[in-house]
Amino acid sequence: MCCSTVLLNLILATGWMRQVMGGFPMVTPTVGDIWPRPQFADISNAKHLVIHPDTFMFVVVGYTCDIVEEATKRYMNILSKSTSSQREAGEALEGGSGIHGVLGHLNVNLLAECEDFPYQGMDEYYELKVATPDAPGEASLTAYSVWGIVRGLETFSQLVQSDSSSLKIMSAEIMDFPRFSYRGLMLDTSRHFLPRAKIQETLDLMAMNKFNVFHWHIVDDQSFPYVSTAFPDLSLLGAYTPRHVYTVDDVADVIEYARLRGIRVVPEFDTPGHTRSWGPGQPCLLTECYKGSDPDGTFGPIDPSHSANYDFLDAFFWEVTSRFPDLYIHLGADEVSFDCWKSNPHISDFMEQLGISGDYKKLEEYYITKLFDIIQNYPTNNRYLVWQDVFDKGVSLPNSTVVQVWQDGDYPEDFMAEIDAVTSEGFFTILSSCWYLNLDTFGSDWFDYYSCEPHDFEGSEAQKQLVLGGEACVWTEYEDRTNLIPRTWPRAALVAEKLWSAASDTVSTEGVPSRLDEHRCRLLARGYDVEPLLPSYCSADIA
Ligand code: CP6
Repeated sequence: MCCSTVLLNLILATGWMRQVMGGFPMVTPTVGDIWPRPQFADISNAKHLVIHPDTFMFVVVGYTCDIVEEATKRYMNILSKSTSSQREAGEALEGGSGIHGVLGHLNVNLLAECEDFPYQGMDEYYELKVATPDAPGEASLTAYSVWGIVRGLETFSQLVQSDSSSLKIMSAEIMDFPRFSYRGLMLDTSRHFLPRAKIQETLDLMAMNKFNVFHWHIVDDQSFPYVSTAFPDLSLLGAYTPRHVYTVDDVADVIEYARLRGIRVVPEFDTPGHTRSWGPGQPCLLTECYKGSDPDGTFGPIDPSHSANYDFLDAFFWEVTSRFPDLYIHLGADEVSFDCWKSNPHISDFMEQLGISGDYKKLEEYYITKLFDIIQNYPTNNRYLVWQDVFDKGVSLPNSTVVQVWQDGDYPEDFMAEIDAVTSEGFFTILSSCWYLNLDTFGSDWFDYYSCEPHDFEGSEAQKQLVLGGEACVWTEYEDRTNLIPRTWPRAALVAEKLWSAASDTVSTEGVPSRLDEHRCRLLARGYDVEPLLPSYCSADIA
């Protein structure tokens, strides 16, 4: 699905692939260091080459662009960070036992022109060869898309080891592509404001785990940190303070930072519920709640009875879709409470006019349908995701809608019943129910994340194809800049591997703790405060 059949056939036709698939196990345990596990890897000719970070180079031999240039710079930086302080001792390694020479460069071979922005269903396939028998002193990374180059550079960097006194790389032949095309991480920046630097750190770690969608749950009841140029009062009056905001430049920077790492940014503006913070900056938007015959001073969901509200939404979302380049936007539509609507006599009058008296689901449908129509009429960026609630309530949805399954319950029965229901009606879906990274846990019960399988239902092949992937969610009621990174990582890495690697390679959790522990040490060595998952040590502990 992620790699087109034509492309895959082309790949399978090469002699190298036939050799890999015919002669060796799909993934040998010795490439366990690579996280997430590659689809196919052969290191049966295992040997090691020394890398001198001072002279090592990425040599771009194919197409190039800013994404390639920036990525090679980032990975040069990562390689030099991997060096221990005993570089001289490394020289002595050359020619020593198990070392078969020096690797001077990696050929980076992009076979087609770069694409500007990552998108749903982009090609992330790559091949990586290091010191193969026919080119023992060489290394090459080949991809048909710039996104494959970005993924492959990460894998290359993970083949480099610094555990002895120098950098060395294992010989390897890897052919890799994702199992699922949508591998997301959601951050909520409303319950707590997260400084831009923490969002960027999150994007770094996402790229290091081959995630490809940043779902930005940017506003919610508690605060409205998004600065709108057309409606500046929304953040002036709705943010925690006028300084707890994401300016036009901040948003553009996050999008650019993500783009360079092959990560889409899908913004969520959740309506008609979860909108308390919109109220101060946009009078008459929210429903006034009544006690008896008078407003009680509190507010509920967006008031669907004011036609002016749809003009506002049109102008607001027009600005949003013009600032976020992704084809998709998340429209939320979860957890709409009917109590306030029920209390308000104007809402009752309006429902009577519509002939839907007493049927609040129909009122919600009225609102949602009008919003969907607004978005669908935009010439571009007109696709959307919604939380499962609207599907559950029977609101009619366009075929292209992606339904995000989030509700709690038992695994597998409850989650899979929902996935089955959504896909049997022909809708795309992504799974989140298993993956609330913010839930308080002690020790490592979160290894259960690894056991959640998006295809664990009795559906047709066509239904399974509608499962685009999944998304880890970080709701930030109890998270801010102090604990965001350690609580999210390395937990999210389990979701990343589940969604990237072959299904058969992610069935058993055997060996996962030790592999993840190693991956965690790698991320720590790169400078991120990722929390430990078991009693252990890393060389970066001392530094
Ligand atoms: N905020 C918003 C939330 C949640 C949702 N929407 C939520 C509710 C329950 C759980 C996790 C998240 N905090 N806007 C639901 C999608 Cl368990």
